[in-house]
Amino acid sequence: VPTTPEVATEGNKTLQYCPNTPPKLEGPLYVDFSEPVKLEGIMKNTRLALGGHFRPSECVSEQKVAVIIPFRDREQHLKYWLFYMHPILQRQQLDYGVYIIEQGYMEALKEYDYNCFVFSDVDLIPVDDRNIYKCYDQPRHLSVAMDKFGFRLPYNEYFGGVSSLSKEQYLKINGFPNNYWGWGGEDDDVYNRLTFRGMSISRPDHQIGRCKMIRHARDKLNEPNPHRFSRISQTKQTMEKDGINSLSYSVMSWEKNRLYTKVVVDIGKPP
Ligand code: UDH
Ligand code: NGS
Repeated sequence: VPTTPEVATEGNKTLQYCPNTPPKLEGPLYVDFSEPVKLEGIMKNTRLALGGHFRPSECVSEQKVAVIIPFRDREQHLKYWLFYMHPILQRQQLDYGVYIIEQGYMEALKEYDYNCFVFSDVDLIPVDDRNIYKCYDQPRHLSVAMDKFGFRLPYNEYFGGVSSLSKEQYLKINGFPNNYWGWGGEDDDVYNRLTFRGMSISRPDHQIGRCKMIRHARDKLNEPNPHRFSRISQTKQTMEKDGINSLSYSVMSWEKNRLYTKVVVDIGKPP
């Protein structure tokens, strides 16, 4: 929280920090996946800079948010996500960039001094823009009331879907695990890491935290990981050596367009 209400910017212009409650939020939103959406409208948004970057012009946003979406072969979901999320994030007055990527934290930091990381599944859209995609005093779980779980948490320790961690919180847990291959458990491992480092989970209430998932079939080549239960029982021992300090990958390609930055990486094969 800034101690002075005003900050000087370039030239002789003085701008205020953005308020805690952005003035243009709408509250509950209409979100629908039954018809295809067109991206032309938001492509013409001149306030979006190459790579899906935005910052409000009317105030200075204290948090610099990298929105990171793990992605493979979900073009249709990505279209909905971009269509709904860019306007929401802009109403939330965030200084943000969108990364469609596999090793998002590292790659986003190569570009900008981000201090907050929002991790979002590509198929989840909040239906209330008061659910602000930024970081909080404690690691935040944002997708707390998903339609597919009857608008409740499937279990108390659930940390999947959409979450945010400040740079400091992320570093405290040595980032995310790298030794989960296939479906399931990696979000539970992150939850364990947070609790082992003495943090608690912050969440919006169940009205503001409502969100909709785009229905889809199970992904090919992503079978449930048979080791996931044993892995999550060992987080305490593994988290020190498995995380950002053991990350190894090579960048295959970078692509920037108006709506996002896409990075394809090679993370190797399971041992
Ligand atoms: N993802 C991809 N491509 C894939 C797999 C995952 O882009 O092939 C990304 C995408 O952002 C997705 C996220 O990873 O939203 C999480 O994927 P997930 O498979 O964990 O979750 P999702 O809700 O699918 O998409 C649920 C599968 C249900 C399996 C039930 C087993 N009990
Ligand atoms: C748990 C998984 C989580 C997953 C959650 C919801 O069982 O990774 O279900 O899954 N944990 C383990 O498998 C250990 S969902 O219904 O979205 O497919 O996020």
